[in-house]
Amino acid sequence: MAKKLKLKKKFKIIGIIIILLIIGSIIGVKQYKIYKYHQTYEYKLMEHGYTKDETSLLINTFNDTSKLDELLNQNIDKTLLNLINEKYFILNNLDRYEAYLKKNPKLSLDNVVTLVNVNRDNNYYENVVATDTSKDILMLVNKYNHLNEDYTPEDLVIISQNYSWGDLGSQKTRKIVYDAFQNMWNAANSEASIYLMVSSSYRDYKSQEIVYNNYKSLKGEKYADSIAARPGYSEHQTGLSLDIFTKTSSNKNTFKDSDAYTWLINNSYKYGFILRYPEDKVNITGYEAESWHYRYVGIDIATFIHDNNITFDEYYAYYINK
Ligand code: DAL
Ligand code: ZN
Repeated sequence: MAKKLKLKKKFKIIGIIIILLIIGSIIGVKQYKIYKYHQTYEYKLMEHGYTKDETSLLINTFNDTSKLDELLNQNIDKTLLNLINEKYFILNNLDRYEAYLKKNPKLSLDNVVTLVNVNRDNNYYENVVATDTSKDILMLVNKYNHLNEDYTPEDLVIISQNYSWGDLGSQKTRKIVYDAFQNMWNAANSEASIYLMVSSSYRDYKSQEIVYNNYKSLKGEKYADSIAARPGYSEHQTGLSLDIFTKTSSNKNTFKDSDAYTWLINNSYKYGFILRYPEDKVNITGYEAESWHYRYVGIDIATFIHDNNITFDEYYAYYINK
């Protein structure tokens, strides 16, 4: 009897020990989890004062934790959060945004992002690179991205004299552009009785040199740079750009007031063309407005650029090059 009781007591003690062990390990695991959580950037950033949303934004933005460590060693950086939230924010450009903002503290953050994305933190023709011609109809040629002297598109076709001025064979463009232009010509003609005419199309390096040097010798470098590209830097060398007027409106000073211009800015994107140098984007494109210069990028991208009111330079930085 006494033996049985002893055994019962023993089991009881063992039972209690097991229960205590279970409780102990539950508490231990919990404590360990808390300890582990305290090591995370989520915890540390929130402890530092960032909100839950801001913390998620920072963690999702920076794979490189050294930036998160840096943030933990300084005051809350609202400017950084606002920069990251900018629509066209590019992580690789972050240091440049911050440097440009420091130099231009009055600029809005969306301007800082836009301008740095299109390289305006460098002077024109500084830090230039050879453009990536493998991008084909989406290659970017501007004051920072150039073509080699010998770059010539392979599929140039002659533009009919029905649609262009000059001797036969003097106006050429890429086949894909010519097809799109003819579609646009037909639409302009049938919808609005507009007779489009091309005044300039593909220009090789040497022709561009002549164009640019003419302006330069007539009115100086600053003026030449505001309206013409230096050789190697003209979109005309891509064979993707057309200067478009009409039989009745062929004056660069007045074309913007013509019905044809209104029709083109409202419709050219439907055929794959964008107005490349708009009036309100001079600081981005680096050229005075050219109501006659249209660049082929294909219908989808032309539509996007038109609908979002951005330049090709901005589009390229964010959607192609990023
Ligand atoms: N006029 C344009 C910018 C060019 O020369 O290519
Ligand atoms: Zn042009």
